Amino acid sequence: MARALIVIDMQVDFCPGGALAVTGGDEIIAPINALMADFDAVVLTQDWHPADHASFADNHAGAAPFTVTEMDYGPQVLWPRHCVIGTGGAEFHADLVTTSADLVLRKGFRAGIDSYSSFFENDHKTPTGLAGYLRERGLSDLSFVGLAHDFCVAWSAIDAVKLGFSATVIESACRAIDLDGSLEQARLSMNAAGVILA
Ligand code: VGL
Ligand code: ZN
Repeated sequence: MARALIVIDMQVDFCPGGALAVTGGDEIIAPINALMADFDAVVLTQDWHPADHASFADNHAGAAPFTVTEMDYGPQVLWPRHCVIGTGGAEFHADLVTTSADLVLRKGFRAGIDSYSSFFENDHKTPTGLAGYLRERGLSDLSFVGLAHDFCVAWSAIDAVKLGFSATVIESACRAIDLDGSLEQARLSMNAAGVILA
């Protein structure tokens, strides 16, 4: 069973000093780099939003960041503007080893819909293409690390199990936004889905 390391959104804007900084986000870079050699393949994901993206609070008149709005596909947290296509904030953190990556998968590039999961956009229906890539390469045993533990990592790992992959989250190499208990909720959801929390 071939194993892939899926490194979620290790970008400038999610690290300390960035637009949507995750506390301690930079602490996991060295451990992630060290893990890469243990896998048959490494995939990096990159949050990649157009300037008019619907997940940005400042694209909704009067809306504050970190509040929730209702989109046609369901509830959506409104975030500070982050990971805008072509900006420095969207780049990978300079210390992340990107040379070992077989694939860089971008997500969230459609203005009207967010994509936390690296498999489906937030309607839970529109595929990113990652499942097909992994299946064609026979990569069935997936380990997830990166940012943010309670959003993009959790949603990706849960979708992986739903799609028939084995999914482990290496928690020591993740950091969370932890918005109103979202980390605890994400752990419960991951456990219920059959994700292995290592
Ligand atoms: C993420 C919020 C908005 C993440 C991305 O990578 O977890 N969170 N966009
Ligand atoms: Zn985003």
